Order: sequence, then C-alpha cells, then structure tokens
Amino acid sequence: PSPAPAARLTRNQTAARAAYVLAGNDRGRLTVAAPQLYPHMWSWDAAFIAIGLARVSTGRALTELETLLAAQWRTGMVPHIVFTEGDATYEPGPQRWACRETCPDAPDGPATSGLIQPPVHGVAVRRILDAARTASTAERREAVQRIRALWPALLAWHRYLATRRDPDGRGILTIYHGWESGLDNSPRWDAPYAAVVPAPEFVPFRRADLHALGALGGAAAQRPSDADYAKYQWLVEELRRAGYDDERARRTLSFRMGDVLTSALFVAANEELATVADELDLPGVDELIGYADRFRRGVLQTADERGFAADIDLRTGAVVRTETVAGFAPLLSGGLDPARRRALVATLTSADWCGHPGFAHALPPSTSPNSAAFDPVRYWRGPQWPPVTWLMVWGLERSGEQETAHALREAALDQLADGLFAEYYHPFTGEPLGARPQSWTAAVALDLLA
Ligand code: 9YW
Repeated sequence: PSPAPAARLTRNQTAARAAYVLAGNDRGRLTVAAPQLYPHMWSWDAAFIAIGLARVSTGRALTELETLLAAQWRTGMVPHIVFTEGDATYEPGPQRWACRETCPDAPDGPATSGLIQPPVHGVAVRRILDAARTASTAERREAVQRIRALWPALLAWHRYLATRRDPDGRGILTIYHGWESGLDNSPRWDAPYAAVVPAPEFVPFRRADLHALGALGGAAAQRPSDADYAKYQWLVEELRRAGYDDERARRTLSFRMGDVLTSALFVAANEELATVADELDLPGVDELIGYADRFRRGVLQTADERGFAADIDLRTGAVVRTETVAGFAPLLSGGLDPARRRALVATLTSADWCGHPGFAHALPPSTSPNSAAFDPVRYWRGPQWPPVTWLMVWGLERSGEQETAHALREAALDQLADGLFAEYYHPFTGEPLGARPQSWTAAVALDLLA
C-alpha cells in the first residue's frame, strides 16, 4: 500500500526542514550524502550541498569543498567518494578500491574511490562568493581568503580533466564508468555496457544498497539491476588492475565514453571559475576560458537539429543518441544559436518531457516517458531528480530563458513541499523514491527557496 500523502509544507517550513536535514547529516567537516544508503561524501553531492549551505553559512559551505579537495589525488583528480571512517556498510568500500595500495597518486589522507563525478564544484564556489557578498564584512573577508587558498586545487582539478580526460583535445570528457557520469544506470550507457563482460572467475560482491534501502520498501525495483551491478563492480576491478592510471585505463578498459552532460557542466564550471578569478585577481582566467570554449564546441558538435546532444563511444567512435536528460546539455554549456535554443526549450517543455500530461509535477524526468527504456521507478531510467532540476533551472536562467526557468522552479518547490527530500521522485504519482532524506535534495531546496 502506498503511504498516506505527506502534509504539504509552506515554503518557510520547507526551508527550515531542509536546513534541519543538512544539519542532521552533518558529520563536522562533511555532510553524508544520505545517512542509510550513502554514509560517505560524494563529489558532486558535496558541490550541491555547498550550494545549499551557502544560504545558511558560507563558512560551512566552504568547509564542505575543503574536505573534498583535501582528498584530491596527486594528478589533480577529485575522487567521487571520500570515505568516512567507521562505516563499513557501503560496497565497494575502501578495501575493494585499494587505491593507496595500487596507485602512487592516491592521497595519504582519507580513503577514496578511484573515479570522478561531474565537476560542478566551480559553480558552488561562484555561488558561495555571491552569497558572501550579502554577508557581514568579516564573513566575506574570510570566504575570499578561503577561496584563494582553494584555488590551486580547483585549477589542478580542471587541468586534470582537460588533459587526462580529453587527451585528444576534442572537447568531450572521457568517463571510465557509468558512476562517473553521476547518472549510473541511465539508458545512455546501455549500449556501451554490452561490451562490459565480467571475467568468468569474477565473483560479484554483496549488494549493500538493497539491504540499506530495504526498510523503505520496493528497493530492488528502484535501484540498478543485479546484472548492471555485476558490470559496475567488474569495471572497478578493471580500473584497479589498470592501477588507476589514465594512460593504462585508456588502453585497457572495456568502457570509455565521451560524456556530453559532464562536458557541459565542465564548460559552465570553467566559466564560473573564470569570473571568480577575474573578481579576486587569481591566476588562470585565460586557461579557464580556453577550456570553456573548447568543451562548448565539443558539446555543440554532438547536437542534432533540435539542439539535443549525444554521447560518444570513444572505443568505437559511435555517436550514442538516447532520449535522456543529458540531451539538454547545451542549455548548460550555452552556445546554441537562438533558434535552436528555442527548439531545445520547446522539447524540454513538450509532452515527451516535462509537459507529459500524466506527470504529477512538470519537471524533467531522467529519461523521456516516451522512450522504450523509460522506467518510472528505476533510478536514472525515468524518475525526476531534484539536483538535475536545479541544474536545468540554473541553465535556463543563464541562457536567458527566464519564463521556463520560473515554471520549473515553481514545479520543483511544489514537489519539495512534501518535506521528505527524497533521492528521486516517481514522475506520474509524485511518490518519493530511493533514499531519504537525501542531502543534495535538501540543499537544492534551500537554494531554490532563497
Ligand atoms: C551509488 C550519492 C550518489 C550520487 C549519484 C547517484 C548515486 C551511488 O548516489 O550513486 O552507490 O549508486 O547515482 O549520482 O552522487 O547521492
């Protein structure tokens, strides 16, 4: 039986509860992504969490980024998970990754994974600096000083991406695993995952995710399948065997995709950081603008006549077109001519996407409900994810599409007024799905309400 609908909260109540959730998930110098399911720090979650925290305290928001960047690898790579000590429930855990044992570039501090996630951190830095503008003089001064201290790490992160993850300079970032995209089991990766075949002797490990979610009911239907999970685990094994070395990974991995959404977010982050550099007189402005230009071109090269973007299989050269939310990447990278931008916004608001007449909230689903791959409850194959909504609102605002941005923001606030801050939502019933309360959901609620 579905639970009784939760009481709708007012906007003030939603904001108060969102702040309360973030405080509850705060472990001092980091906010866990979700206490039951993800008891560690995730890279792009940390950026969204910092965006939300900036509305409460720029100091605490900066602490989040400092903790993440303190786990940076010697190559400049920012790992997708920073493990908290004392929780051994999440799989793959530190022993499985064995980064320090395997790769001299792994940091000495806390244990980390050996993958990346989308580089939205520069966006967070920009938002923190903006929030500091209206804070007290002392808070602003401190924020500026701490951003200055973070600067070399931020630049090294972007340099790592622009060089090791785009060695041919085509303006598309390479990912080694669906997890790196942040959209783990998206239909975007179905075709390339066909080439990922675990070795016969490989024994997949216990799935901690289903156990952690068990109490919420329906866990197995809302998460990636076992067959998918075996591939995810096998790719981690391949990467470990490659010593987490980009050069070896490039030659040996059975999955190597050019990720258009991650590339578009990289464009945006470069642009945001360039304005920070400009404002604070920090080095790297031209370099950051150069990266933004190169990756914007790369993103736009994949766009069809509607402006809808595609991924690239870098092992085969194939362009991989799927009806997933990643197609809207050009709204984040910018650069479409006005006619194609209008066409892309019209697609976003059409019945194939946000405007589906059956939707509880007119928000972007992770996969189009008219796609054969659509599944309304299974993770990135259909549900609506609040951080993705946030990105779309933000991208639309940056693209000058204020009216659509406003409509999406209102719909998002309506969805979030259940006060549950779920990981994702059923597009037709509006039901909360996955983990809850999820930190980044609370964080984007705080920011959208500000
Ligand atoms: C996992 C933490 C992470 C997100 C990802 C999301 C999920 C982790 O949770 O992945 O074990 O499946 O797909 O984008 O960062 O919220």
